[in-house]
Amino acid sequence: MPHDRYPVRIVTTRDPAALARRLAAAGVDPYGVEAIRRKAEIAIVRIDGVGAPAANVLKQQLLSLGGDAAVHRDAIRGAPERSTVYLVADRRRFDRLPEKLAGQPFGLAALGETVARLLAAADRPPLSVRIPGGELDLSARPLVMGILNVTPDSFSDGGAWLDPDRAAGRARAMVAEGAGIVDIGGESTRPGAAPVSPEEELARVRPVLERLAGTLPVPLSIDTRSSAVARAAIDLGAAIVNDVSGLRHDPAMAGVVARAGAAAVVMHMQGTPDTMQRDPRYEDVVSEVVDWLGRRTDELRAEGIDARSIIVDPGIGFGKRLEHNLALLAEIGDLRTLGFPILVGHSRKAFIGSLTGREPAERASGGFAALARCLAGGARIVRVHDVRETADFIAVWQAIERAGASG
Ligand code: HH2
Repeated sequence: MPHDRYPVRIVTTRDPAALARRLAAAGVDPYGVEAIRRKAEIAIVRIDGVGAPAANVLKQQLLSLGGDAAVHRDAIRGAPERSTVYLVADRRRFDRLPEKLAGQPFGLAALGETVARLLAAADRPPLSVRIPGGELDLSARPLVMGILNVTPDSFSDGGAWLDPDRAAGRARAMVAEGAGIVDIGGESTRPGAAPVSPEEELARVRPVLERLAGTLPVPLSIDTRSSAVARAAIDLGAAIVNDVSGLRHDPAMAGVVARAGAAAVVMHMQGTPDTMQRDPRYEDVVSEVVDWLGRRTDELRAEGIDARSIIVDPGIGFGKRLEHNLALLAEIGDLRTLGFPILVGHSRKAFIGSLTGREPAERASGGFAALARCLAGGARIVRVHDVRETADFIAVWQAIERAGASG
């Protein structure tokens, strides 16, 4: 065959499983498939607050590994005092980083171990969550968490489900539509919402929980910042506590969750719901959210919550401007560094309205763009109002993913 007639194409899929399948089909032996898969997988690691001498050592070591490090242009002259460094190498080279940094000063030996641990965490996000008496399985597909607000004032469905029989009916309908979790809330946390007393909140959700307890085939989640509400809901069968304050609002919350062995959704929020949208500011929203969630989940583990019961959430719309929400969605995969399943609650939120001009009930299609990005980034739970449409979207998305990996 003349050389200009070789059939050639540029392979753009970066999915490691899909690449491995292609290599196997090309007759590459299994050892070679694994080695080449890791060579094809470029990892980029960002490290903040690095002193100039450490940055220079990192540059040298990465170059000697066959990778590279992007450092501040003045690092070579010993300035600035602290800067951000990006390490870039394929995964095979990163495997040798701990050994390269083992004897180095400036805390680099520990850094090498940390990078190896975080890369492994990002590779293998947990595919189950511990709940009382069992596990919530996230391996089969990303789960839809259906929203049920038993409130008069929620931004999208406020007032629709105040009647307990109607609310319980909606929960059952959401399960039939494909919800893998039902999230019940008795307090609106929309921007500017007035707080509700735990008594009032419980009076709203209790009759619904009583009607559903033991009758739903999927776990119930309670969306609350109050430990009294959480405790009562757990007694009525709730398996997950979804607390938009990251379990900070009520000091007794972590203890209640830990003692019950319930799962906890730990969400990031700057400020509180009544003040959060006044003037949210970040230097780097993604780094700050990842950093905060890392510290908060460490604290909660120290308070007795099982790491296997923790789910993290960037808190779309909670103390964030449009550009902050978009950055978090664009880089949602970076939350995998934390090593916990990721939940995203983008549904019908104001950022979609500000891009489309639509009212909450008309924001589903805009939300699908956010959903696609979340799924691609590795989010395993999505909290939505439009359950049927989201479940259908995930079914098709997942079939395409699988076709890439095994087809
Ligand atoms: N968003 C809302 C409420 N709870 N929980 C988690 N984990 N993540 C979220 O993004 C999230 C949440 C706000 O939405 P909604 O419940 O629809 O409205 P309201 O707070 O007005 O009841």
